[in-house]
Amino acid sequence: MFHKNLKPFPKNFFWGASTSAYQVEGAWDEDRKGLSVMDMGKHPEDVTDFKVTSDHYHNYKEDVALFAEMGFKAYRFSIAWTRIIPNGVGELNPKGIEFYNNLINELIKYGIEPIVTMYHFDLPYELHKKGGWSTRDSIDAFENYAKVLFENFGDRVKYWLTINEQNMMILHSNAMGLIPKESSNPLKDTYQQNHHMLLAQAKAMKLCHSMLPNAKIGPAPNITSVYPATSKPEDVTAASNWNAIRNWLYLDIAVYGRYNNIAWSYLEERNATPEILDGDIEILASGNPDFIAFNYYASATVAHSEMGEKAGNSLGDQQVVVGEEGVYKGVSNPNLEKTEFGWEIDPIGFRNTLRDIYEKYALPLIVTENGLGAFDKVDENGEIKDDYRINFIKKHLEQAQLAITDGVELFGYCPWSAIDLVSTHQGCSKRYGFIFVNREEFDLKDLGRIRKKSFFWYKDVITSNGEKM
Ligand code: BGP
Repeated sequence: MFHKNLKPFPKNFFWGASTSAYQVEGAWDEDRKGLSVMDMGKHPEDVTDFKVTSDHYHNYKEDVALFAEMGFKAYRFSIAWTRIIPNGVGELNPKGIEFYNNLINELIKYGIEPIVTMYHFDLPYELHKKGGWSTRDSIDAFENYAKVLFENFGDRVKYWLTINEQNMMILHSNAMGLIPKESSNPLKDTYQQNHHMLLAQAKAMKLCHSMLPNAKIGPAPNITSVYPATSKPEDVTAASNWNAIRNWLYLDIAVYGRYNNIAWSYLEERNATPEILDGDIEILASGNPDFIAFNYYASATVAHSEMGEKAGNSLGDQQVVVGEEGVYKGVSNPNLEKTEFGWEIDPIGFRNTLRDIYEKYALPLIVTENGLGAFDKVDENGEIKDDYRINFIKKHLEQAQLAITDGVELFGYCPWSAIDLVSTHQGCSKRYGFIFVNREEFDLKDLGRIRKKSFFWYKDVITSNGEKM
């Protein structure tokens, strides 16, 4: 829809940016931190230098000062479960609690709202060894961890995110190490783990409301509009299939406490429905989010897939367009450009996604990731001219403003990432930050911080509340 008069970004809009603990902190084995699954060699090379990442643990003051200089109103970061409870359950680690107290206090000193992800891919390795999300014990462990977080930080943290991109962990379960090797029905195992995570999330949301009546909590999946490749009705059905399995399964449970019917029938057909115990449905219904946080990088385009047709052998679409026979077939969208890492660029898809989510769930929305990974280079003047990133974010913000004008209640935008960090899939050279970290893949150099061109641009955007882009 065309709008002649754009609504402004709301007053008190949470302009900020995001990071996650294992990607930015470093100090992976310091001050009694326990090991997480992400510390256990999921990176390109299992070398210690790599795990230093951006060494934010030792530089958080300098980093927060830079965030403040950019004018951040909010900062979305994750707490490493293993810093707080090294084994996932049991003894607490006062040094870990101290670190996050310091970080939170430093943010508050500058008037930056802390938005905390409780769990961003980094399950404690000790829990993983005991079966991870396959066992219901992990639900209790997460609830206990949530209680510790609320007790220690709830006086200052008002915005909580439960689990980062649970849908991507499930859809890329092989890559995320969720599937036990001996499994005879990996899909069923995966969705059993999914069910347990959903229960853990519901319990955490309920607990948050009872312990911290003034706080707000919500899920943080990766959501994207799914387009049919053509107007062929079969392609539209395929898009609806993938929408249900990829997106709505997660939000229907978080918001309404019920399984999406299309996703459920997909699981039934494959003998992969999770075991649901008495009381589970009540637990799912008892956890109500106050808002929906979501990550958006690119849209997805799919076509009809016949049975017997090779449509890809795994689920997931963020970087690799795949599919599943008889369900959908991922195709590349000829209308879109791609990043140098092959991710499609679709700012209009961002508006479509905002509209889809809000229309379905009518809850306030916050964007907790969106951004462009690139091989940034320091030029001969010591500057990083990342105009491509400015262009990317600008185009997405323009669409966000259109969505606001459409009536979508959007209360924050926290792109990925505040500062350069280790990418989940592609090492340190794939950079996303407004702040450059002077290191290379396997050479730590001085880890110095350099403001990129996008730093100054974003600062102006924030100061003008989005008027000056
Ligand atoms: C999201 C994750 C982030 C981040 C981002 C970019 O799925 O939540 O942790 O890594 O993707 O992905 P990548 O680092 O692989 O480019």
